[in-house]
Amino acid sequence: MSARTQVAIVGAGPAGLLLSHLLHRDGIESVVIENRNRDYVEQRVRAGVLEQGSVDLLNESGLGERMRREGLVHQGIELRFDGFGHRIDFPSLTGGRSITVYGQQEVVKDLIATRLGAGGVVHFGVSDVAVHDFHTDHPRVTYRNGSKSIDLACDVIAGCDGFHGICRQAIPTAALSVFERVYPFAWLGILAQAAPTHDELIYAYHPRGFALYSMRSPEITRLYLQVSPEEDVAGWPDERIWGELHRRLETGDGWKLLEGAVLEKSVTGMRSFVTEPMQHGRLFLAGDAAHIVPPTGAKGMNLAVADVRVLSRALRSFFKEHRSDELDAYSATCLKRVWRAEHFSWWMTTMLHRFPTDDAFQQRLQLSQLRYVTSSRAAATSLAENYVGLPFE
Ligand code: FAS
Ligand code: PHB
Repeated sequence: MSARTQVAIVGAGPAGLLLSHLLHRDGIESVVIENRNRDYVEQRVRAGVLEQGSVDLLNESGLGERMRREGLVHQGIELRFDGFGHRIDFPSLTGGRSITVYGQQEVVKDLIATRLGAGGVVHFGVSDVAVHDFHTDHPRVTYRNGSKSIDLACDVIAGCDGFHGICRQAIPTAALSVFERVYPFAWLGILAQAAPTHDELIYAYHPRGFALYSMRSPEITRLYLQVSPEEDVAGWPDERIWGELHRRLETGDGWKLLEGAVLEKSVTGMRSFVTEPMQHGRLFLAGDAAHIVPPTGAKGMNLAVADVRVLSRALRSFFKEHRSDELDAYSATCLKRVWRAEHFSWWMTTMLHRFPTDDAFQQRLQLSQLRYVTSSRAAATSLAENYVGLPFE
């Protein structure tokens, strides 16, 4: 069965769904093709922090109503080391910018509801997705939707299918440069039915390894532990996880972590990864399809938002003004922000995690850096402006 649209979007994560929404606002047609079912996509627990720019974009594009109601606006984070906490204040260091804690799955639910409510076309549970002829002006996407084989003709393909998707893989390897760093640890993350006992996120540097204290609502905490990269979550019964979290997070001033039922448990590997360029002919990569950051800087989902902000504007110029200059510059425009976020995420990761090859010298360097960042306004400003997100260009 043949079909046609202007933009074929592979992947219904934050990148693909937001792109479809922004294009719709400009009167540009798209079809979103997703190989998982809707429930899976909406229940997948991932990121938690929205940068100021992401919050502003969601509000400006009519997606912010539930986020404003249920999201938690945070004016700072705490770095914890030597048994004590040190707060980094965002507004005073960044001219009033802050972050909002609002789970990625909530953003995805809002995007799906908005797209479908506006008559958007999102095909869930498709299979055998493949991209074709994107080196010509007549690219195509083929896929199976139930019993039907679809051949979708389009003008542009947006590869928003994440790190393990097929779009980046379809680009000839000779046309791409890949930059990668794989870290010698992973994060074990849990979602717990336990009221937060701290108002803001806590990043803890500890001799036993890094720990992160986050939350999703006044009833749900989100917690992470640095573990070895081969760690099997089956080897971490709840008691073991809570015991390690208590040891790494608790301080000399008596602050206590509240335990609760563990609702979700998973291990996520840590890597830095960038593909250059992020485009090939009429195929444009956005979000995790093009780059990955270790989640220590809370940048993954925010970079996906930034990419599709650039791509949607370039596509508006292409379809409405018949200009391709912004599309031609898409990759170069995105990569400036991508590499800034890659560096910040690498910097936070190397400052806060214990590397198996670390010696006492390295550990003293880390502690010195932590003491500097929490005592120097200049150093704290650098962390704060990167964490809340640099203004979009
Ligand atoms: P996504 O991976 O979200 O979406 C891609 C979509 O494409 C998926 O729905 C997938 O099912 C679909 N797809 C894949 N192959 C396909 C195919 N062949 N055909 C059709 N569809 C296909 N970031 C943070 O900032 N903080 C965190 O704590 C954090 N935790 C994470 C935990 C995990 C386990 C993972 C994998 C990532 C985490 N991230 C985190 C990063 C994450 O939030 C990403 O940055 C974000 O999901 C990027 O969004 P997308 O680019 O839309 O990619
Ligand atoms: C989260 O709440 O899931 C979260 C917060 C900050 C991070 C990573 C994950 O750096």
